Amino acid sequence: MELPTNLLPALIDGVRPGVAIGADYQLGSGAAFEPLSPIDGELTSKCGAASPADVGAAVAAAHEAFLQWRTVPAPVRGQLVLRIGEMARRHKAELAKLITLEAGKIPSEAEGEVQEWIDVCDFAVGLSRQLYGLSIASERPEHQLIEQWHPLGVVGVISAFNFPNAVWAWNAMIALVCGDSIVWKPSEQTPLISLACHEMVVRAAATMPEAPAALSCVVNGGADVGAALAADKRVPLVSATGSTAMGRKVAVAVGQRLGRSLLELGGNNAMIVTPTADLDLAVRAIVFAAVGTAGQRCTSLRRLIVHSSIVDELTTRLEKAYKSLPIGDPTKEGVLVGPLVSEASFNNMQTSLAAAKLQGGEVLCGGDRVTDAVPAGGFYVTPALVRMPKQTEVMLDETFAPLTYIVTYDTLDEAMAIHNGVPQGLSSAIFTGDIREAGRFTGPAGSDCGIANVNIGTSGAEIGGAFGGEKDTGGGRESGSDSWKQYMRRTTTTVNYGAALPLAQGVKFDV
Ligand code: UN1
Repeated sequence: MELPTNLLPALIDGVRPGVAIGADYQLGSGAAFEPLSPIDGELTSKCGAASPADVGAAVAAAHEAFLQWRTVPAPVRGQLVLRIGEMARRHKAELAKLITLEAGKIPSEAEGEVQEWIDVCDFAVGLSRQLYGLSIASERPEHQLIEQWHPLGVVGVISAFNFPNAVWAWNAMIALVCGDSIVWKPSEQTPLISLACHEMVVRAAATMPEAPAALSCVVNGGADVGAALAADKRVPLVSATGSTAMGRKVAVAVGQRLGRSLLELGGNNAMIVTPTADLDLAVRAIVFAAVGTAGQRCTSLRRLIVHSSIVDELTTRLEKAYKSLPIGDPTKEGVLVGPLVSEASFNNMQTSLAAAKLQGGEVLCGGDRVTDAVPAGGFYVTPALVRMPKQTEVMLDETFAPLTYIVTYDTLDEAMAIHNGVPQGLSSAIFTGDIREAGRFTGPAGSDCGIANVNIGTSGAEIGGAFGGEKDTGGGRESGSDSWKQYMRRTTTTVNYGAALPLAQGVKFDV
């Protein structure tokens, strides 16, 4: 694949920069790394890496940029994000190519991801005129009690391979209108798309004298880079997306120094399919949610909880759909299921399948490596459908692959107990024609997830809502709604415009 080099910073000694502080690209003094494309196992790039000292330097520069940026009026900050959005629009197809190369997504999904960036830019531009505080009734005469939202500081963003553009964008675009700067530690799998996204911000910032380039910094590298970012006291907010194990480490490091963390971690998303479900829609929703992105979304459907009266029909239809899926090189026309990200990922899927069998599961279809008519170095797999006797241990873990477990239920109480009986709480869905069941599922005693859908699948959320989940998913909410508040600090201000000094709570203290 031809690289869109026009979007990338120049090579330094034949290597992609490991550190970017605005337009200042450096090799970085960490150990360079060589990510492989999931498509064919070939090298995508040789990339430099940051050392913990490089992270410190990036944070220092981002902090300086923040000091300048925080006094720029928010609607003017919005103009920067408007320009960034124009860049993303203009280069959508080329950016998507990098996502396909590094994450193995089919072009439509890769472009959909860049579209999330564009959408969140639009959202953030509007938001830049709506960073509202409250005016609160004061108990004292001639006093004003108001709440204001001020810029917070440097925001650390740690992102995963599977959404290497959108997740950064949810954080970075909102943070920029909120008056913050960003230091981004992308996945080691996806340095090129990260550098291209950053370069778009640098170019947009160069068109605005108010915007220092170091508002955007990138520190490439492994876990030590993320750890240095999480530990840095000058970073008041760390937003991390990835595994629950990674999130726990970040939460401890950030919590230790009483910083804020915003965590979007693993999901173990389920759908309840009830007797009144429209099965035509359900089948389509299940297939996209379970096997789209080769099952490598945080929101991918992993567990199907199906009423026993319809399980046979639904299973037959799903088996047929799973077996007919075009699997292969994502750059080939018509392919819907691309590769797993790595051999390790394939092995994890095999381990889960073996555990499922030991726990009484019957593999109805899939789970095999595809080697015919696909690039030899990639790990392609047939999506697996596994009928389980009940929700067993293996179903409590997230396996990042196209692996769908089916269990049955007879009463909605039973279905809800199975649904909520896992450690994670990201996305969920019910297919039903019964308004009472839908109400129950989305109500306070229903799904315990951050996302609860009716008659659509678990994946593919729009950016306008707050995105994230509960329990082991980490509790954070990113992107739309009022997620912006996390990127700002709240000041409560009381103004006395009278000539007396009444104390709150009626306290007397005359001197
Ligand atoms: C993720 O998998 O980390 O809702 C994010 C979705 C996408 C985002 C997924 N909009 O599936």
